[in-house]
Amino acid sequence: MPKPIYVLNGPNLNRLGTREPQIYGSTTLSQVEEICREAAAGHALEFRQSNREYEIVDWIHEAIDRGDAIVINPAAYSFTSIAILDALKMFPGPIIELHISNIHRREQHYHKSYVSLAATAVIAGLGAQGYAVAVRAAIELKGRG
Ligand code: CA2
Repeated sequence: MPKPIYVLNGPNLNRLGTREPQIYGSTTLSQVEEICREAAAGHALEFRQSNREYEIVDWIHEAIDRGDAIVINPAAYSFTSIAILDALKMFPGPIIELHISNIHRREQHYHKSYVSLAATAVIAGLGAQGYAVAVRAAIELKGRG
């Protein structure tokens, strides 16, 4: 039985597509889920979003027990959460950190992601299509063991 890829989304991303389209585009989170499922091409996928740090930590623990790879857009928790960093450090498989926008072109407080310290790879600035790239990369990397 293949293990799922966990696609985890952090705070405010449930509102995607409703504001700041010049930065984040107009794709909604449910359309992002479709993009991920298409990219996964039948591979099992758990797609989740939460505005609560502890819930994301719990999902990372779940992925440690039963997941193959993690794609995570931690949103604002990227820049604040040692708890998410610590949880990700326990995950043995590939971790792709994903940002819709290019965080390095933005204000200073978006430049230092704690999550990057645990990530296998970081994708930023490809818009919603970055999720497709991330899911494909996760499938490829998990296959390398
Ligand atoms: O570019 C990304 O994907 C971000 O992770 C999004 C985060 C931001 O804190 C990061 O710096 C970069 C914020 C997401 C805000 O959520 C939105 C809600 C509605 C419309 C647009 C964005």
